[in-house]
Amino acid sequence: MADIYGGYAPILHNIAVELQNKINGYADACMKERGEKLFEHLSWRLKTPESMEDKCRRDGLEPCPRSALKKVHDSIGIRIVCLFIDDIYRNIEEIKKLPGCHVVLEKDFISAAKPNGYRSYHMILEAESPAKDIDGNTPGLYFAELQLRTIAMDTWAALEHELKYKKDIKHPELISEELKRCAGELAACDVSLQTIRELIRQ
Ligand code: 0O2
Repeated sequence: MADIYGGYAPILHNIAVELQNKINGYADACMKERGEKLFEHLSWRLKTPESMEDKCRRDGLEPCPRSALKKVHDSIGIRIVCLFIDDIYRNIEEIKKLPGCHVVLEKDFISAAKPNGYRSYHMILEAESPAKDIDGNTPGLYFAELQLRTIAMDTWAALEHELKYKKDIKHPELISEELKRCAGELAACDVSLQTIRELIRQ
């Protein structure tokens, strides 16, 4: 039986690789021209069919290929982890110039962190593919979610994600408060590191 991606998973895979190549392309050019590293690392994943089905149900959508491809926008997830906060904004500028894709939504959880302390910059891209999409468009239009963060933000998100799935936590409110405090401390470190970088550059 076909999964929730209805045979479109290989196309999603190709689009993710293509986006990764485009992003590496501008970063390599920047390294060559100015000797500057725009990000520390990039990773990507396709949401598993099971996780996509869960998400559709949670969002009140029919768990079918149309929902997975057109209504949910993070079947492709790309994460760019940067050394410094200002690198995030330099990457955002470059991403907005990428050929064959355009930004349809931006969420700045850096300027305004989520109430639990989560920080990251999210962009939803609509990427063109030579492969027809489920609506019959050529080029096909496919969504991808990009997350841009510093190493500190990424560390916090990974730890919080790990802890969230521990079911039998004692004192959950205290844990949430502590996590939020840690997020604030890491954010302060990011600002200090940015300042140190600027001092060194002067
Ligand atoms: P995974 O495994 O990373 O794909 P929703 O996706 O329904 O929760 P929305 O509005 O579609 O909400 O997306 P939003 O709020 O922009 O965030 C989506 C993704 O950001 C999540 O994807 C996480 O990767 C990350 N994220 C958002 N909030 C948090 C948070 O509080 N803690 C951590 N650790 N990550 C967060 P998925 O699908 O949940 O997970």
